[in-house]
This record gives sequence, structure tokens and C-alpha cells, in this order.
Amino acid sequence: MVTIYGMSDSGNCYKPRLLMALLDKPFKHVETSSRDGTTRSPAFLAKNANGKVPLLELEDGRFLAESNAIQLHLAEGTSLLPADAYDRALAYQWLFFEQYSHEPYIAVRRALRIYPERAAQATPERMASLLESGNKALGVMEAQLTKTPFLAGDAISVADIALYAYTHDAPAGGYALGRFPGIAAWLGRVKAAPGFVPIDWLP
Ligand SMILES: N[C@@H](CCC(=O)N[C@@H](CS)C(=O)NCC(=O)O)C(=O)O
Repeated sequence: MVTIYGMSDSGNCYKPRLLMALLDKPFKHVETSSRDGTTRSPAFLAKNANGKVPLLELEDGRFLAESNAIQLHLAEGTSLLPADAYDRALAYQWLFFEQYSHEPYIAVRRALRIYPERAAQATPERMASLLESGNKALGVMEAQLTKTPFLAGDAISVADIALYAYTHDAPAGGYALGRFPGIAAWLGRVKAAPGFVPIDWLP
């Protein structure tokens, strides 16, 4: 069985948990928090020199970091990763979009609002800038989701898992999802997928 090191309230760590649940595959969860210093401990740094979760440990002891790389590995050969080359690249497009144009704003604004130890970094200028950039990312998703039921086409894929992780909790970051009816309907479709689990579910 594979092991996933992760924080139970982190969207990045939710991605591989949700993926495994949708695939109905067992895994072991090891709670590993960035908030108590565990991700910077020598023992964890020996597993992932970047000191971040999630981290996947394969049955043979090899490690894999980065939530979306973990998703791609675990989804290989399943319906969550399109087989057609173009459709697969479309899924990659959304994974890269999530990491560069969505997570740095929506996840960060959420963290600044919900973690008391981050509050001092939440200057008005920074919060305004994160709000603007996050809303731009939500607008890009909205434009796609008015055309297709899922981000990479007609079926749920790793792209939807990657973007569901922080979009579903964007209101905690101060984003008004009522402005984005296409996203609201898509959130409902992801939640209705067989095997769906919420962010606080642990195996
Ligand atoms: N690009 C990485 C980001 C991972 C990340 O930032 N993880 C946070 C928790 S959400 C973390 O481990 N932070 C620990 C730290 O920076 O010390 C991914 O997608 O996995």
C-alpha cells in the first residue's frame, strides 16, 4: 500500500486523498504538518528536500513530491487521466494553470485568513492583490465551465481534482463564488462523483 504524508486541512494534500478515494484504492495517511515544524524536521527533509507536503511513498520506498505529479502517477492507466494525447495535454494545461495562476492566490489568501500565525502577513495591499488575481483565475475557470461539464472535457479528471482542492473552499479566502454560476454547478458535479470525499476525510 502507498503512503501519503500530508496535512489534513491543506488543499494540496487533499488532491491525492480525493484521487485515491475516487479510484477506490487504499492508502496510508501520515499526518505531517507545516504548522508544527514537522515538514522542516531532518527526518522529513531526508524524504523530501523541499520540505513540503503532500509526499507520496511508494511500496518500494521511493518518494514523489508535488501534488500534481503525485496525481499523474497515481492516475496512470485510469479514467482520471485521458488516454488521448491532446485530451491528456489539456488536463496538464489545467494542472499547470492551478499551480501558477490559481493556487498562489486562492490558497494563499485562504491561509492568510484562517491561520492565526499568518495574520501579520495579511497586509491590505497584499489581500487586495490576491483577491484580484484569484478572481481572474476563477474567471478563467468559469469561461471553460460554461462550455464543458468538467475542465478537460466531458469527464472528471486530475484537472478537476487539482482545481476543486482550493476552489471549493475559496469563500474561506474571501472569494464570492456566487459570481461564478458555472463554477458553482461544477463543484456540485465533482461532489456527486462516485467515491467523493470531503477535505477532512482521512482513511
Ligand atoms: N507545489 C506544491 C506545494 C506544496 C505546499 O506548498 N505544501 C505546503 C502545505 S499546503 C507545505 O508543505 N508547506 C510547508 C512549508 O512551506 O514549510 C504542491 O503542489 O505539492
